[in-house]
Amino acid sequence: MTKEHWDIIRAEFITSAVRADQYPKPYLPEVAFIGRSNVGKSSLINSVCRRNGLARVSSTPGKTQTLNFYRLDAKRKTEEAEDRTQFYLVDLPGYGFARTNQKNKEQWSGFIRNYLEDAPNLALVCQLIDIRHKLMDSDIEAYNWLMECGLKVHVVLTKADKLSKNAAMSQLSFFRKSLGIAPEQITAYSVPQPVMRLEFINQIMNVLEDRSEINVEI
Ligand SMILES: Nc1nc2c(ncn2[C@@H]2O[C@H](COP(=O)(O)OP(=O)(O)O)[C@@H](O)[C@H]2O)c(=O)[nH]1
Ligand SMILES: [Mg+2]
Repeated sequence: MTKEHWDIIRAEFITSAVRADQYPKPYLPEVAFIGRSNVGKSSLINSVCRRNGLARVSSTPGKTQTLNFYRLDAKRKTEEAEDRTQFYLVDLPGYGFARTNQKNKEQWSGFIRNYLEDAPNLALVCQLIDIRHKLMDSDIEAYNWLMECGLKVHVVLTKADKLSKNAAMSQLSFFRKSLGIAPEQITAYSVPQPVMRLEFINQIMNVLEDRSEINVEI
């Protein structure tokens, strides 16, 4: 990675929301994080922001019950100048126990659906999948639904340290082929050994930079 990479230099919890009128202003580009409960979403958010305790890590599934908006400041130094930009990272409740849990089911058919199906500022959805697992029905369903919504998806295989390097590589290629996605749309990430941190941040920033028109309405 060259000197000219983006890094996250500041992160702040802004608000929780379940309705559009509660979404924070000013509008900024958004990057949403979704995945099954316990996949390591909060841990990934803390690792990307280098702020332990920003998002709550929990061994009890289903703790996040709202859309949680964090404002991130990204910075990139080039020879001539310093670029800065802001975006919202949006943490969504976990899916995967919707079949058995009525409340989770209602959330996914209610405010989460409302958000994802009408999110003019949503530039990217990072879908987290545990690297040790096979593709589960709930992951496929969520992925297909995001595609139907016309959203851009980046897959993060979490807990990469739980597998050997070779096993992790083969899972990476399995998920990439199964979902039919490009190499730059998938990352294997380990929170204890975050060697992919800057690369992942820069993959997000590339998508934000490519997005030509951002719906800014203050
Ligand atoms: N070994 C390992 N454990 C992880 C990693 N990421 C998360 N965990 C653990 O997985 C559990 C669930 O994490 P959490 O971030 O709360 O998941 P969430 O429910 O998706 O937000 C916690 O016990 C974390 O410490 C990782 O990269 N490596
Ligand atoms: Mg969480």
